[in-house]
Amino acid sequence: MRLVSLLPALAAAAVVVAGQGLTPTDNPRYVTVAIARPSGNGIRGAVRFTRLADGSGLQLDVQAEGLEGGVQYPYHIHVNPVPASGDCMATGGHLDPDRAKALAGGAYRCDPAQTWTCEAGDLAGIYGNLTADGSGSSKFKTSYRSTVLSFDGRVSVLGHSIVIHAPNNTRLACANIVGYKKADHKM
Ligand SMILES: [Cu+2]
Repeated sequence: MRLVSLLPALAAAAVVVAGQGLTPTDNPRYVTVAIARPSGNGIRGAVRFTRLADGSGLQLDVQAEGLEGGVQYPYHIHVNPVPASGDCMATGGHLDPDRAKALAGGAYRCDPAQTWTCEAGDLAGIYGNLTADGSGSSKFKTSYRSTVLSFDGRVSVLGHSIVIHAPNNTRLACANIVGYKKADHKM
């Protein structure tokens, strides 16, 4: 019987991301890093979440390329995963366990200085939009720390998705946030 109970674990361990040596896991206890790689409409992004050693939250490293110069692209954590069809519309609304949007009564405006006014998943609202660095570059890169987000409990990013929007809120690119067992230093 013990052998049978081990089989799912062995099957999961066999699924290793090519070239990265990372093992996906759904168990938050083992997750040290989680990555989403949204792509679509000529945009390729990566959002990496790393558990901070002091337990205060997550480090986020964000990259994107294929951005049009001077354009502001909002991006968020959306509640639902991306289905196999790849339809970004199926990811639903933003991760908002404290119902910041509902409490704002239709006048939602995220004030980064008062993060309780922001949906937990409103990364663009709290930390700024994706926007090309300028001087002809289509790339963007930033890093920041979140004391709100976690791999555990109600503010966990696991099982959710990242969506990159056009300025008119159209959904351009999306991907699931996948947790991994071992920290990786590549984006
Ligand atoms: Cu969004």
